[in-house]
Amino acid sequence: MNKFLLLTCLIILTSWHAFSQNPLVTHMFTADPTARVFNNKLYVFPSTDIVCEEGKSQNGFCMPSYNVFSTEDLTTWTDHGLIIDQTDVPWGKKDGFGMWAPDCVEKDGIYYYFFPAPPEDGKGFRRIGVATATSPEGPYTLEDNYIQGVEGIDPNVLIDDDGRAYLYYGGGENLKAVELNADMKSIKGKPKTIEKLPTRYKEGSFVFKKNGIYYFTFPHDQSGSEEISYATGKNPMGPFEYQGIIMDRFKDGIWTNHHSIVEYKKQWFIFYHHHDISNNQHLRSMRADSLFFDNKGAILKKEATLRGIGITKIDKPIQIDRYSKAHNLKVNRLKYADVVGWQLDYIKNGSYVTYNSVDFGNGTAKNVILKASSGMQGGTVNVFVANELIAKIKVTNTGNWDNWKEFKVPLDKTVKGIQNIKLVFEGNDSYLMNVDWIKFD
Ligand code: FUB
Repeated sequence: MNKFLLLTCLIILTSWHAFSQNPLVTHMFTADPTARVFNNKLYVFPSTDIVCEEGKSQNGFCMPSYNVFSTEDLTTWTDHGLIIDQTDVPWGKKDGFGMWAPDCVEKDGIYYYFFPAPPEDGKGFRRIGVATATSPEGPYTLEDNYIQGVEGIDPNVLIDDDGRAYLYYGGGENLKAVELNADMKSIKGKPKTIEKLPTRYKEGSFVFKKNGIYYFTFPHDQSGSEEISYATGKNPMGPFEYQGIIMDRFKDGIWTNHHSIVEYKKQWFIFYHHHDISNNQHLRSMRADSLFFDNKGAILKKEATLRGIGITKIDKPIQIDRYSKAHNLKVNRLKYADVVGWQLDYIKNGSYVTYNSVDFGNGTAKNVILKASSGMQGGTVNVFVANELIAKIKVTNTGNWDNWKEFKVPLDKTVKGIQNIKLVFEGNDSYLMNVDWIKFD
């Protein structure tokens, strides 16, 4: 069986947990993540990519269903399982494979899930459906028909402070907005085109409000793949003034990006996707990074990272290939493992890697362990915590590059609290070693 198909088939009916950096989950492909805070938990509502059967793709994608995920610590992710499948949608094409980017909002204790799907009646590329539940995790009850008067992809809903709700949607030269009626399932008046946005392809509207400013954010293809851009305004229906780019376009073979922005426990985050696991732009994986604003409310441009979000505890190996910064080395998928993982490779004398926000607790760690391999002579790994050298690990030849060994040395100092770590590699002129993970015990 194809390994991607196998991975996709591993969608488990009961809850599934991941402990991760970026991407957030590795047991299935997830795209277009909409993050929302409900009941003090951070929920993510992504779409699902699967490997296409011949002739089933929709613009290259095969997207049959939706799962919902949650976290409380930004590190442990629970997959609550499937909430809607294309075959459940009364008005949808049962083999449409076009369940694109969704959203979910809460009003008066009811969770309203908005999603695009190809309609069975053939009237339009995508129609937007609504499903409701009394818990973000479902079960969801689907409306019999799609929202009348609306046609397009990527629904996003903003509920303003006065309780009025607005639906944003569409893909193409123009994005649209329309107010929803109090029932949240029908529109008030006619959809309006959002004016004054930059020209060329746009999609994935995501609107949020902060300090009285409405931020209209959107993926925008102005030169070959999508960057995440934004405009701001004083009214939920616009006009919006273009402000600039939040995240640059990817230049490594993935055309889409699709995001959402949320505040959780006093920190803002951007959720988005990349093709980390598959290296295939139609089999994407959701990611997240911290996001910051300046004191006038401008969004500071964000570089996509592998490190992602959350504080890493030392009770498990630290996947240092999900680094904060790196110099003169590469990252590749682990070759030997059944599970999805990566390794640092092509490490040379002077290469380094940093990994931020590791929680050492109250100083119980006595040793550091490095899982490494070397088909050459190996080298020395200088371990710095909070800029202090706390260990030197000598890695020797392990037989070949795929033969992994654990190298353990005592720490020279007690380390407490949340710290950033840095590994600096030293050795001769050849490639020194590959690294899988580092652990403190
Ligand atoms: O995931 C399918 C489509 O690709 C989304 O609806 C778009 O925003 C883009 O990410």
